[in-house]
Amino acid sequence: MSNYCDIKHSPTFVDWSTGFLTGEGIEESVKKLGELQGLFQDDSAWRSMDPGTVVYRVQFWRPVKDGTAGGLFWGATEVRPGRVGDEFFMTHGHFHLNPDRAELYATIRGSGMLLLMTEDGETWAETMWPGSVHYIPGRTGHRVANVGAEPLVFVASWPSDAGHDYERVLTSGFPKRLVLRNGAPCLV
Ligand code: M6P
Ligand code: ZN
Repeated sequence: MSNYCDIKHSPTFVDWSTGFLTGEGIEESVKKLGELQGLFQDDSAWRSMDPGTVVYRVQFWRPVKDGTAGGLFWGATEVRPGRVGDEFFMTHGHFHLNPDRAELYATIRGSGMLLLMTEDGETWAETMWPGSVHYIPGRTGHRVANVGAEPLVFVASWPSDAGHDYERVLTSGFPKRLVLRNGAPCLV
C-alpha cells in the first residue's frame, strides 16, 4: 500500500507479544514427532508417542529468493513443551550449507536452551528467556530445546544464502543432550 508521496507500509508485521507473523508471503512449516525419527535418543519412548504430536512450527519470511547473496530472512519458531523419555522437545538443528554464515536468535517467550556445536564437536548451551539475544557464529551447529512448561518462542534472522545442512546433525549428532535430571534441565 502506498500514498501520494512514496511512503509505504511494509506488508509484513510481527506481534511482539507472541512472535506471530502476518502479512504477504509468510510461509510456515510444522514438525511433528513422526517426522523426527532418529533425533531423540530414547527410540522406544519416541515410538510409544503419538506421531501426530506437534513438536515445533516455524513461520518464515523470505523477502528475496533462497540462495541470494547479501539478503536476509526472518523467522519465528514455537517449540512446544514436552519430552521424549527424559529429553526435552527440540528443533532438528542444523549447520549452514554455506558454512561461514552466522545467525541471530532472540527469545520472545518461554524458557529454553540454545545448544551450539563446533565442527569439532565441542558443545555448549546458552539459556534462552524473554529478551535474550544470541549470536550464532558461522561453522556452529544450532538447536533449541524447550525446558519449560509453556511454549518457547524465538525470532531469528539469517543470511538468504546460508542454507540448512541437516545431514550433518543426523550423522554426527550433537554430542550433548538436554534431559530432565532430578527435576531440572541438565546437559549430558
Ligand atoms: C530458526 C531458524 C530457521 C530454522 C528454524 C528451525 O527459525 O534457524 O532457519 O529452520 O529455527 O530449526 P531447524 O531448521 O533446525 O528445524
Ligand atoms: Zn541456522
